[in-house]
Amino acid sequence: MKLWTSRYIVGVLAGVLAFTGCAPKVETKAPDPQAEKAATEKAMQRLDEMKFGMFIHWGLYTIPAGEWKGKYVRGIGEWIMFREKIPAAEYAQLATRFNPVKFNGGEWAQLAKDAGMRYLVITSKHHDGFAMYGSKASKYNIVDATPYAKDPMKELSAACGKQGIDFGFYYSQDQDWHEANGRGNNWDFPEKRDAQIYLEGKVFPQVKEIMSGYGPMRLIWFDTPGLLSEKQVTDLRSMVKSLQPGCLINSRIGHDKGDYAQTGDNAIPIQVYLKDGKWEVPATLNDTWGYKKNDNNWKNPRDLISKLSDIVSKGGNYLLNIGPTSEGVVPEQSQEILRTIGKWLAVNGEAIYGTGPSPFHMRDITWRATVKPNKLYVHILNWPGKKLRLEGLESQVTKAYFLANKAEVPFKKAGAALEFELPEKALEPNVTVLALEIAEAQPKVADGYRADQLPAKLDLHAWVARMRGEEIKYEWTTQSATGFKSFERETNGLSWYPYKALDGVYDVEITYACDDAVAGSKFRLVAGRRREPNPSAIDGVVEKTGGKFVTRKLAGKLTVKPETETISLQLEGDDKSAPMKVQKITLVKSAS
Ligand code: FHN
Repeated sequence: MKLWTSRYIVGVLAGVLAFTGCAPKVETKAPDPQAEKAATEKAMQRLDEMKFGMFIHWGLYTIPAGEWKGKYVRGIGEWIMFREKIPAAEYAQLATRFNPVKFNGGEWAQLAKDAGMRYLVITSKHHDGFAMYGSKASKYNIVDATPYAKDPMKELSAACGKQGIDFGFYYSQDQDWHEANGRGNNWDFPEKRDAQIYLEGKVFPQVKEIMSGYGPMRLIWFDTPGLLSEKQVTDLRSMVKSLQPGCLINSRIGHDKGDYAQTGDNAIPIQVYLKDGKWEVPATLNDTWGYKKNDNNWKNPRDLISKLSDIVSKGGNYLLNIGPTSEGVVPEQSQEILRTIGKWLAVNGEAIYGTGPSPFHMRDITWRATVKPNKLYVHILNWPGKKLRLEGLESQVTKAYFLANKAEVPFKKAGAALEFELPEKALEPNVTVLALEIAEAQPKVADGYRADQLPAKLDLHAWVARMRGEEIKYEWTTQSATGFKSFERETNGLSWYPYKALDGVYDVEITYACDDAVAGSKFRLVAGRRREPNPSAIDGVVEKTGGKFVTRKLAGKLTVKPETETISLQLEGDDKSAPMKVQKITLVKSAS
């Protein structure tokens, strides 16, 4: 009998047991609403102050590490079983080879500390269904199914506790490619699944395990809620809160039952975003979450530190991922990048931790702002030369100095602006923070400059966009993105995330450069939501610019609504113009 048939029968039996009430139901008492509310509010305050966390994707997928049967597999490493439709029984054999003898929980917690990361979220079970902790609910786990035969999460959660780092688990509550009644594996289990069987047979027991055996759980990070019903999600939330009321739940539990929101992966809102409460950007250090041996597309520390400033200035947290190897080693490049960020935070953390968002809207990518009582921190992302002009601040500035060396910075009023005298060159390769002491507790900002008052002509810089694909790169020297290559299942491109900042019909300009020899590809600019039938779009052709940056008005208009998820730019058809360099698109609100 084929293994999957027997598994399916087991799935059905489990269903019958669950249905008849014989399966081990996970009984949990409803959480006390007042206790839950108070504990959640306290935890939310703490999360907002922490700003920066470590995400860890670690599992069986680190053995293939992006290659299957000698072939490189594109895309994120932890999805290799799905992409290659690997039979569950064959993939499960990887467990017999998983032996992370070099794992050291204390070193991982120390790395998070060195990086200035205040919380840590690690995959307890990802979509492949394998539990990276000692689960009693399923034998498909690191203790029972691998030669390692130990529970690394006990060691890691304890090490985080010692370092004062808040600990949390990631858990895939609907996708499970190992289970007949999990979602996603239709190559082994073509029959219709029953989510309730899966929830009662695996999810509820396992979530109870991870909520009970690893100390204070500061947050639980669910993912891809898929087709779970509102009742199923509510039951899941109630169980978590009844076990640890102060454990925060992320929005990817589904049905708006989370305590705080996630943006899309590597997706940063274009402006300050406060309309829907607290949010977090889950982001990668290269192009994958789970380790891939050939992914050396590491982002540079300057980019990541600038993104930290950008995200925090907009009201968010940054959850930055590492993908340890199957031996339990964090790649050297990841360590180096994180320690560089940590060194920057050791000097400039005052402008990040516990700060409030920018009171200004963002006009360009020269600087960002964060605030504390009587303080305005100006994060200089791109050095403007010997003068920084700050418009719209009405508060009186009593002192200006660089946070890094406390050196005072001369400044003067220039009309409605303040002009700061800067050294010719940036103090350091990463973000330089200019600290302003102001007379009021909160800065007063002139009308027209405030965070919620966007100009009628708004630049969307390439740097603020999510770089989609493995070939597209950002060039700091020209502040442009290049490498718009197209493949069968993936097209490189740029995606901006308005998050309700825009609402209207816009003329569009594009600022780009294209050598004559590679001009001519078609491109499309689309404003829409996932699977939206008729999104607003502008089509065009990449015209020659002689390799110089020019700004051209596109034919047509783009309609962007508050519910528009992304504004995306990519080539259509051939990718001859892939080497073009795009600096920005500019939205000009139409009078009509
Ligand atoms: O499918 C997962 C993916 O593997 C990874 O875990 C990311 C992290 O945010 N979440 C889902 C895709 O958004």
